[in-house]
Amino acid sequence: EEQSSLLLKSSSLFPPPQGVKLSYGTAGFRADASILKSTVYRVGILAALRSLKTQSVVGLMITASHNKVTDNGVKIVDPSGGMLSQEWEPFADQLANAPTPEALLSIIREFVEKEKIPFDGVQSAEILLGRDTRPSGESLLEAAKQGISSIFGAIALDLGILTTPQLHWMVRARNKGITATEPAYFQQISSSFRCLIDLIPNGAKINKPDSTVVVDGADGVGGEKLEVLKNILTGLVVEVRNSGKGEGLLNDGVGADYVQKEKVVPRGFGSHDVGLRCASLDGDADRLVYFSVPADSSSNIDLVDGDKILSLFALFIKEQLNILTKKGNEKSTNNFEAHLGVVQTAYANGAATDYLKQLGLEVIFTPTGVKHLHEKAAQFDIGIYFEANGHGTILFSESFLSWLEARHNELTSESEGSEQQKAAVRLLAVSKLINQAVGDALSCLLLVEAILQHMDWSIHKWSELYQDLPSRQLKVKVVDRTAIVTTNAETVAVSPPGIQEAIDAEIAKYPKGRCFIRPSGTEDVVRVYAEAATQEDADSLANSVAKLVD
Ligand code: 16G
Ligand code: ZN
Repeated sequence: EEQSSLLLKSSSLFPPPQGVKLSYGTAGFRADASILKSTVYRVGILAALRSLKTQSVVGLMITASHNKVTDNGVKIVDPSGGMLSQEWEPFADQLANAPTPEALLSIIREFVEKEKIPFDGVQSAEILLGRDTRPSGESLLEAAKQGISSIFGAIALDLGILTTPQLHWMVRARNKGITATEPAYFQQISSSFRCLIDLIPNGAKINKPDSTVVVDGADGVGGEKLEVLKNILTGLVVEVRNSGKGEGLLNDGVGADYVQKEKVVPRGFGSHDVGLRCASLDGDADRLVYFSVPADSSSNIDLVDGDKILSLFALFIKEQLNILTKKGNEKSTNNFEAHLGVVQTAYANGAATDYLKQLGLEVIFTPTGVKHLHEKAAQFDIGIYFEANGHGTILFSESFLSWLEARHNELTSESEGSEQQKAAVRLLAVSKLINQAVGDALSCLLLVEAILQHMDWSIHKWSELYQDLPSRQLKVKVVDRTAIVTTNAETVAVSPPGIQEAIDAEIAKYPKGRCFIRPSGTEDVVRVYAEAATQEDADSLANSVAKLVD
């Protein structure tokens, strides 16, 4: 058994850290980078097995997103470009926590048998590897390669430094037989952006003074990639700050997570930016929020979060769909009642949900974490999902896209340049611009910019779509966060007994009060979210519920 001895030998070089229990959480394994070598090595093995099982290309990404620079993490990208199938998560946990090489080997053997993975050295496996700009990434990537090459027939393709969504995009592209390179990615998003700009009503408004967007790159990979992308873009001027080239530390007082949670300007922004349209990416560029600096010279910002990005996208898509399928055009046998829906989590501001419902949209809720939102959004013809923190995208079903292609061809031959034909072109362009695999800050940025130009809206106009209810988020350190169990998309705590009744009693004290608690999936804390008619009330509600948890 050459395979077994190879695994025993290579795994003995990667002993697991003592006394730590790792779990494949909301977004893969995450920890201080110094203890992750063995985990990443083992996820290399996992990726190889996943590729063998699916007979497709999979991805392995090394990143800890918005966490501090000394942390790192690893996650797997499934052949579809989405997150690792949840059915494999327990196996990932077992692998990461196996105490000895022998234990590791027997877990692998058992799983290979159970899953009927073709493990004969004849079948081949291919894994695309990416990492963010963290200094620990390079040696962790080596560990991943070691894990992959300890499975016969598995090969690793190192794509170097990438944003998380770029890697997801490339895995998806590879499995569809499309060129999966960074230039191909940039080409696709910049040309579909340009297509939307060319179709702006009443002539292009390019190079207006306010067509500049100022972007905080979180001193990470997103800033670095945006510096490349901006040079091939036409129709938009991008100024990148915190691009990662200077002295600034990744995610340190910068980035989408910081801006959204603290609601203050990131490093490098200030009173000189009053009135500008600003945006912030997170450390691996899968989140995006916008903000502007008000004239009151404090460090506060006017935050335009994921909920408002969702609202902007929903408005635009709905408008284009209405044009395309408007009545009085029954001449076409080819009509389609497209089912458009939006997906949010309990963190969505209540005002956002009200706004979306008032637009006549179907709104559904899932627990926190991209995999949950993505799965629900995929059930619509067009499903738009966003977390308030800025992670989201628009999914188009295959059946809707084939109808759209056909309708577009029909309209182009009948009445090229008609409003309907343009709406079809726009929707097709959106489906190419927006990442179909996962939320992507770079493609979302371009779509926001295209829609603002299309509507001829300033960031203020956009921000005034609705007024956010005041909210407060707190985190509480507890001995055992698993004691809190929630249901109903995390809005109701079913355990410990009595806690929900106590929370309800607090909520009842405040007009427009809403509050929930949930255990974090990425940190050892319980999170509290509260919303109310005034900031004082939201703060007070959050504080009193935090005391109940403590
Ligand atoms: C991860 C999730 C994000 C979620 C956040 C919640 C992915 C790719 N990312 O960053 O969607 O909002 O965790 O963190 O799934 P929490 O459980 O610590 O509140
Ligand atoms: Zn991220």
